[in-house]
Amino acid sequence: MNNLPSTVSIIPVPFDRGATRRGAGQGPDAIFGAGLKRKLDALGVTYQVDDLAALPERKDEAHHPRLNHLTEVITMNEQLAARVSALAEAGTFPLVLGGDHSIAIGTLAGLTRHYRNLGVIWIDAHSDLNTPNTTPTGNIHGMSLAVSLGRGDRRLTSIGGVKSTIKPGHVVLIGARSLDQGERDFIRREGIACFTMQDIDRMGMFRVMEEAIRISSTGTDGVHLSFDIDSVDPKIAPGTGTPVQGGLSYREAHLAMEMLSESGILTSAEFVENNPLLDRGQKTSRLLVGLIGSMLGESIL
Ligand code: 5AB
Ligand code: MN
Ligand code: MN
Ligand code: MN
Repeated sequence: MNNLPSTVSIIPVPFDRGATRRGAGQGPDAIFGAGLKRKLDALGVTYQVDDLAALPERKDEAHHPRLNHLTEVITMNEQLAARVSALAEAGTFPLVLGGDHSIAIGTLAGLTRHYRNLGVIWIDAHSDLNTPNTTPTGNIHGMSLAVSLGRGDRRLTSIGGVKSTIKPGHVVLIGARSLDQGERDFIRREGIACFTMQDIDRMGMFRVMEEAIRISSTGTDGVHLSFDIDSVDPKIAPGTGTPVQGGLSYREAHLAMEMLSESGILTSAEFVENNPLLDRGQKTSRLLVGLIGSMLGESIL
């Protein structure tokens, strides 16, 4: 029961200026080091690696009070948006490896140049729906979903040029357990589907994913998976900068990937917030290789 995409275009994004803690920039190399290519070869997946031209020069820019490292985030994401839109246009399956979650701004901007009605499944301990008005930290990785919905600083929302807007009704949050008040207000105001850890406890991951697949694929022409590894419990995925206890189990995370594979709805994906400097050995990177495998059709039997 696999629905393998034709060609997977892997885009490593070694960038961590959207977060406070350094190290997610080494996330893509760590995922390769944990055997990503071997896994894809074993699954018979056709893939290519599309490196970005260059990282933005590191600037010790004066912290903008509510938008830390703004110019570097913009430079990175303009480049990523252009690449993702070209790869989607060429009919491949973009697979972005982060990097901190601010890179979703570029991924989603690129995708919405191509898809007119994109669905988004956002698996994360957080909702990343802050704006400069609500952020408690100024870190842009906590704002990326808001920016992709057209909210926040114009220098961020205009990245990627002319594009369609993602509709809040086509977005599903899964695994949330750490929300700021401004984010709760955003979710309620916009009517965004949000399956918190409490919902997962009560409904079970199977039913949550059935709902998520239905919501994100109804009235949409593509579905993007944005997977923040801090959605998984830190006992299983310690290598991440903003861990929150009470997260997804190993099997809940795999079940989600397996159901997405079987559904055949995904047209792109990104795996972010892997920080090898905080990992225990290769634990988190290996988990990510396994999750990507499940998303691409690996099954136990
Ligand atoms: B992540 C926090 N809400 O805005 C903020 O890891 C944390 O991409 C954001 O989900 C976490 O800084 C961003 C407190
Ligand atoms: Mn996130
Ligand atoms: Mn997170
Ligand atoms: Mn994080």
